[in-house]
Amino acid sequence: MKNTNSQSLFKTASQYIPGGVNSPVRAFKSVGGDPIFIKKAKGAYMYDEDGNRYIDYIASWGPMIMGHAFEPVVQAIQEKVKDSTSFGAPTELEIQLAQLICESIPNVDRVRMVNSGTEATMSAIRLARGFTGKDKVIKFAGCYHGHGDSFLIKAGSGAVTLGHPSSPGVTKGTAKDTLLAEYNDLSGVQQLVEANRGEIAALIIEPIPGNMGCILPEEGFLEGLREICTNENIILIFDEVMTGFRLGFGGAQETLGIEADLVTYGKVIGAGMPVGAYAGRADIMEFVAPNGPVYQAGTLSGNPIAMVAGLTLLQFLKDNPQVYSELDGKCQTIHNGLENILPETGLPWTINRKGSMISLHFTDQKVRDFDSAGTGANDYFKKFFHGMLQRGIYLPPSAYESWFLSHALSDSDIQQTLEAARETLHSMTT
Ligand code: KE4
Repeated sequence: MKNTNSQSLFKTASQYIPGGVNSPVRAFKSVGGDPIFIKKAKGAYMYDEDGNRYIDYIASWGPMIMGHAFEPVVQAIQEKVKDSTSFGAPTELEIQLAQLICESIPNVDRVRMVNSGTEATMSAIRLARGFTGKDKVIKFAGCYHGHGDSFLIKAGSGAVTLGHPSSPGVTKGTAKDTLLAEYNDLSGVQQLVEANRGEIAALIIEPIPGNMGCILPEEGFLEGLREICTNENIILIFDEVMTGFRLGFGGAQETLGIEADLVTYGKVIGAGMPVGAYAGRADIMEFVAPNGPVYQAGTLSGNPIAMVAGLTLLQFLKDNPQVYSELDGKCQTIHNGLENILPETGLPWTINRKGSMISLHFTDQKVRDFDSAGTGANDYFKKFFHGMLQRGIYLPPSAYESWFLSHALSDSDIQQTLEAARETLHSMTT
């Protein structure tokens, strides 16, 4: 594929933007090569600056669950933007989106809108510390909760692909309050709690991680965390920035039948506009300013354009629940197709999937936590990524990400994806 325009744009971008990108994972550092500059997108397709078309499995890292430029969202934004882009004052739209979320998620009575998943998780942690009067937080190696200082300790997603899962710039003072556990290791959490009894404010987790690729919770793990947090007065925070409104309208809480104390959202709830949110029981959430002492604010929080985009998409998803089973079906077809191809290649592989979240790991180990996920971050992955890209299939450029499917993917798109996979995988063994 010709990509001279992307190469030239990347060169220029690098003169003005650190690494030429506004988010590190977009820079292709972990797969090599220069990033592709996208001009436009529609439905399941993205078009780059050289006119190449890609079937898109990034979906803007999750928000584009109904595909790009989803007509109802486009129309809602075009209509609303005529009334100004921001007021800095409360609007009815914020009530409508918050009410939709509160009425749809059983353990959510209040929602605070922010502008990113990072703001949502940072705020949820601060709230848990303020509400409990305790300082420490348990996080899990490989889980990514955005770039808040407390979380950049063995983080996943873009942090790990750059080889700095624990970022410079995070002070020792901050890091000492972040306790690290391994996903799927309940006894390890128990030991941490016993060693820090009475000091832990919160435990934050991606209930079904997507930032180590997709990882599945083993029997009893999440239920055990819920029990520990209940018994120890630890706020259980489900980071559903990725899984919220993607695994089903009720997200991982509904899929797993487990209720957290606080939940964070992002991605889908903004429909591609900058929106994050944290939410939970009234007694906890009322501790947030202006009613409570825990401060959190944002000039553009609840922005009317972002709200109308998110509200339009969420209302559509609520009114069309069949979207989720259809999305899962599309992912199952890809899963089955890959399972038919891979054994004949002689490559090491394992596939993890939950609903429409799927990841292919080039390892013969069971991928159940951060370390085992790392065994699949190898040259096989790089070759697979570039082989697929050259064949017009745009996958997440990191072995630590999950594929994001959109409902706009057609059967023919999926067959084209599997054909490209067959060619690529066989080319990797010759
Ligand atoms: P943002 O601040 O990027 O909106 O959200 C941070 C975040 C929080 N929690 C979870 C579970 C997340 O997956 C994310 C962000 N996801 C990554 C992709 N895996 C964002 C991509 C990027 O960093 O550019």
